[in-house]
Amino acid sequence: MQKTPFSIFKKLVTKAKTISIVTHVNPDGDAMGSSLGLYHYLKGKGKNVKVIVPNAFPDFLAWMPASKQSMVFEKNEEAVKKQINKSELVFILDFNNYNRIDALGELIRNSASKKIVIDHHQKPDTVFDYYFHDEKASSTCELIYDFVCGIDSKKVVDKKMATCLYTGIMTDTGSFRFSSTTQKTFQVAASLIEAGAQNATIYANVYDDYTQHRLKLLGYCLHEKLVFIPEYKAAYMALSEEELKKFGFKKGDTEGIVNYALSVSGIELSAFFSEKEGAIRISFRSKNKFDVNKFARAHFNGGGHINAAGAKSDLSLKDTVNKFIELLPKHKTELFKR
Ligand SMILES: [Mn+2]
Repeated sequence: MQKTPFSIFKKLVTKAKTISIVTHVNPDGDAMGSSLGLYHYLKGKGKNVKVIVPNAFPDFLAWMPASKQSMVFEKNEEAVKKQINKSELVFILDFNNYNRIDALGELIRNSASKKIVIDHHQKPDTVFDYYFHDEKASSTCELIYDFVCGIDSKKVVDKKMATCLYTGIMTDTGSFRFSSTTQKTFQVAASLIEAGAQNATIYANVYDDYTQHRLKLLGYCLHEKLVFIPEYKAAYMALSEEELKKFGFKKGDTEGIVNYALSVSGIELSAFFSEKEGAIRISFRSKNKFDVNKFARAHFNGGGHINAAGAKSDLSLKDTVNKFIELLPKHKTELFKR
């Protein structure tokens, strides 16, 4: 994968009139933050620009500036099709593989546009035209900041942009506590606050937005569902569709629950299984050296980062959990490596 100089990116952006920004399915803080951050920049440059999400983003991100202007592919395929087909440039943000967005990916792949990936996930697919990729970056938002400063200047970062980018950095770093948080991350965050991002308000907007149901669901998970397997330094929770219904499940309600088990000393690997529309979604989190990206890739056809990954399973909830439990002995050495 070749490194593209900023001068080329600058030319591409300057030349293009219509631009689309696409992010991954189930958009999170970094997906929305990076997309909207770049959107505000391009809008400021007078571009005809749209943010496209494969499916709806969670309610706790709905306060973000211009989030409501984004197009949801699932709800409006025809309009998205038109938008993609007239775009000269398509930005692929916070993911790097068409497969992750199914039919929308096909649409982009078959369009005449130039495709630019800006992302921090491992192993980008090599089918795109240009890459601004760094798997050491804390977040795609951190990369968007570099990208915009690289093709333009720090001065163009306004309050709206700063707010969006700060949000993604905050959510992807677990509020600046994951090992992906570097000196550079803080420097970028500081610049964003300087540009007008209200850090305390952003935190409250994102994290103090629980419904009563959601907090009760969290309590239920921790009290009734959390299973520790200390002999393998692992823990898991599994929720059926019925249980989610009981707590009036809304998109985003189970976000982050997987992390709690890692707050227990000696637990290195946490898994969260949930049944949604008959399919099983899995989140893996780890501390230290255990590579959940490798684990998810090898056994569940998923992927992500070393300490955070996701996957899907076609097995039943019970069989998926059993598969997970049965895999642990094979990974004992890695789980005990610190
Ligand atoms: Mn990200």
